Amino acid sequence: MQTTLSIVKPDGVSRGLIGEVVKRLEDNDLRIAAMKMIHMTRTQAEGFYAVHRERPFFGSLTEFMSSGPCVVMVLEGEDAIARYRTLMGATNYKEADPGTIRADFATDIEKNVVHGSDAPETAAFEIGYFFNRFEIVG
Ligand code: 3AN
Repeated sequence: MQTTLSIVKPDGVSRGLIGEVVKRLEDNDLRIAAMKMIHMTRTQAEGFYAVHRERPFFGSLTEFMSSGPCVVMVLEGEDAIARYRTLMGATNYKEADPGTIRADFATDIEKNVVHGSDAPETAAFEIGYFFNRFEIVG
């Protein structure tokens, strides 16, 4: 069993895509072990994306991620990290496989509807960034 962090980003929330994302998770055996809505401050978004601090898109990314509410979830399942990333599709929606969340809904490389952890170490950091252990239902 593996856990991973999922975010429905501000574009996904404002466009009414929470249910669509949740449906795809449930249909694909990714159990939702925790879920809440948050609205990050700029500083909180900068902390979450600290690994990207040197990238040219850091300012724009953290501005966007703090521009409105997000839904953050802990997902659990066998090979959850890779399976959720497959469901999301490539970061650049133009390269995302047909039928993936990003191919179906993303409008921009930044406004790409969802986030998912990319490795066990980042999943541990990202889950701990938003949830304490009492909020994660076993
Ligand atoms: P992913 O979310 O697919 O794991 P990362 O972790 O490489 O992608 O990038 C984090 C976020 O930064 C992406 N979801 C996207 O919103 C944004 N991003 C990544 N690459 C670019 C880029 N070249 N231009 C603008 N935004 C980008």
